[in-house]
Amino acid sequence: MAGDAKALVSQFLQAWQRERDHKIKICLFGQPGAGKSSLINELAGQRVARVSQDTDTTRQAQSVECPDVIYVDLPGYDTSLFPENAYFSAFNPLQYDLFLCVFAGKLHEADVEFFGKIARTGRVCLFVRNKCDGLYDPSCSLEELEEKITRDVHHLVGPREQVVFTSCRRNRPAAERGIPELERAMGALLPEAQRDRFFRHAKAYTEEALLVKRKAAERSLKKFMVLAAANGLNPVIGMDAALDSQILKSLYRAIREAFGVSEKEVQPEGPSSQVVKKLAEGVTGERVTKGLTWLLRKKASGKVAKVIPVVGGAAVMGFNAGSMYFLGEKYIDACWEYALERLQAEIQMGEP
Ligand SMILES: Nc1nc2c(ncn2[C@@H]2O[C@H](COP(=O)(O)OP(=O)(O)O)[C@@H](O)[C@H]2O)c(=O)[nH]1
Ligand SMILES: [Mg+2]
Repeated sequence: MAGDAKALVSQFLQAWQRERDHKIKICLFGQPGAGKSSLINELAGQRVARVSQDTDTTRQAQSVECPDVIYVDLPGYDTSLFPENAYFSAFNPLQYDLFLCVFAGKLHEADVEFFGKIARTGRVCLFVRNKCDGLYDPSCSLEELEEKITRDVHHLVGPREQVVFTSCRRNRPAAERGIPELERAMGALLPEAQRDRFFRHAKAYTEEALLVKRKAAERSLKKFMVLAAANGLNPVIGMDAALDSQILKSLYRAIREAFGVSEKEVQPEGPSSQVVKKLAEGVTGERVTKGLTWLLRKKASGKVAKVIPVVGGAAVMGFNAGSMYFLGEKYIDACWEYALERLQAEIQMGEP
């Protein structure tokens, strides 16, 4: 039976991994120096893309892979600049879920041309006017300037395209530089099935965005449980503490990733029960709080309770699907609370 359970668990973990492997692909194009790499870093909330001081003359696409999203930064797609670049003549827009056309100053003719290539395939594109910190005209307001830019873009690519305004210059908090608006607009343009995944990935710069993350993490937990059931795990959870811990470990990891926190950051304090400690620490590397232990016990004494074998000679209460779900919810709470505190501190300190 333990062997069967082991096979089911590994089958489930493979299914979960396949689910994780299917990432959102976002392509950024625009003139070298427009700020594509800088925007990727703002969205990811960390330096994942190389920002260049000089005008970027690379011809290769730069790919940045995160747990939920792959960004592709397309420098030099301008065929008048790089006529020999075979990559772009063979470029297939269908592989991408979303395009961002990043520009600073005027929309370039090559941007319009490239957009045409994408639009013909029915792909969605968001226009991002970056470097807005440099937007200034003594004769009109910022709103009027933005309206004028939007009109110019509409004139070139059609009136239905959406334009958002950003700045990556970190002289002000991201929430005042259009980054949350960019994230919202991107999420709204993605197919529903991918939206949660994008919001799990995107760095939250506002409490509202953090709440969106929380909802996405909750739906992700449900998906995890459904996938577990679909792989025949439900009756098996609780058979073997080591296997349960393996499942719990991958669930915890997914939740942490949704909030952008590390295992070190959200590590509940010491467990009260040696047995639960063994179960939680010995195999998962995760730790369980006193409160959590108590809650878990309480939950396990209900009708869904199921006592499982023995760890180190002592009978322990095990996980059934119900307690697994419950632990997932508690961990979402813990990560969310921590992420909220961290965000409030960041806002107070005017970062990033
Ligand atoms: N002032 C200002 N500089 C920016 C902004 N975004 C990017 N930059 C700078 O512009 C340069 C090119 O940025 P990068 O992200 O590498 O552009 P890419 O070639 O489109 O990927 C770098 O020196 C960035 O620091 C912005 O919004 N405002
Ligand atoms: Mg770049």
